[in-house]
Amino acid sequence: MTRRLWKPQKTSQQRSKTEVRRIIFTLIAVVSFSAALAQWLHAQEGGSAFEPTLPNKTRAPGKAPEGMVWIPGGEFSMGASTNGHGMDEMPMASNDAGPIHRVRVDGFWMDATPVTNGQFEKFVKATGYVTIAERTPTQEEFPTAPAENLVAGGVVFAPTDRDVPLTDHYQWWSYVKGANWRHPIGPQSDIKGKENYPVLQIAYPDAEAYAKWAGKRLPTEAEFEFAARGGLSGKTYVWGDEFRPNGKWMANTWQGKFPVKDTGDDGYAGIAPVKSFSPNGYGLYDMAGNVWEWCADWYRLDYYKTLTDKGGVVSNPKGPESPFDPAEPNEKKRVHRGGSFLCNEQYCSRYIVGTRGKGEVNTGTNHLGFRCVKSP
Ligand SMILES: [Ca+2]
Ligand SMILES: [Cu+2]
Repeated sequence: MTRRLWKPQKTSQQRSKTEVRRIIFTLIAVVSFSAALAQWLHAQEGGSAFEPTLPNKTRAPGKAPEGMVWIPGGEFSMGASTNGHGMDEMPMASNDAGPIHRVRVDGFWMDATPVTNGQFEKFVKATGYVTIAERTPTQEEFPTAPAENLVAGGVVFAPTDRDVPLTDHYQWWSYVKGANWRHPIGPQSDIKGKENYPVLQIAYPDAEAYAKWAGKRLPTEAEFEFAARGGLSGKTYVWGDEFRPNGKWMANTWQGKFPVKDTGDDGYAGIAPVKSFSPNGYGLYDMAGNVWEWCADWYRLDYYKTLTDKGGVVSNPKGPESPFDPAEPNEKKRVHRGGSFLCNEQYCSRYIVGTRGKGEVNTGTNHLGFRCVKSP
């Protein structure tokens, strides 16, 4: 009985502990609410804030495989403020590169340059591989293609003989019979003496087959962008904020009236050999301009929004589970990155780091190549 009377009573000290705990819980609630609110407001304004890149401290695990450089990985702000202001302004860009969101990637090896004709030739010699552009497409694969287009070939750019509306890309792109990696702009063209040029007319399965043969893989879009930024954060270009620092051309792009005449002021009207321009902070060449490059991710216009809505830091994102481009809903597209020698400020300034491209998986063009990565 006496024990019952000893029913424990809270001492004043215990009571104050409870108080403190309540205050802490309230604080946590208020703080997380504010954070959520800030994030929501941030998302509403398009998430234009870049935060510093925090590279991993882990050193390169051993000697670099031939032709590859170590990318430390780390946490960074991914995407681009499209249709931004001043130097960030990007005409004719779709709004798929925002909101800016925080991503973490693990370290990896990356090819210092896009895969060259010489390298691709070795692969073909060793395996007898036949690229998609060299195979005759079937109606099954391309249900909407006109029958006359069911011939082996690839998509080729040709300048127009006069000004054309920039809303119709069929004015400068056409499907050319016999265009493939050995004949990038059609049967009359070849790659003689161009061993050091990026290989062109490569469809996604071709790039995948090469990567597998080389014991490598294709980069995720996040890996590509982390690598392209070269340790910088929130810069407009892979080298900084100025397009031509001290007047120096930093990437192979288009000058002059698009798509009529490329004046080649940067030294190249058309494609350039790899390593023609300075490397970025990680020692990677051609991460902007020259050729677009395949990434492993499926393309979805709203993917970054989906990630941003989830909140927090996304770890090693691998893209959405399925592709969807509202502009061409029946086409299965994967991400392209980097922009090409055709990019220009009048039409498509996607040499701006963080901006995205996309392409139907079985379609090669004469401004599209790839490079590989390898996990340690
Ligand atoms: Ca050029
Ligand atoms: Cu472009």
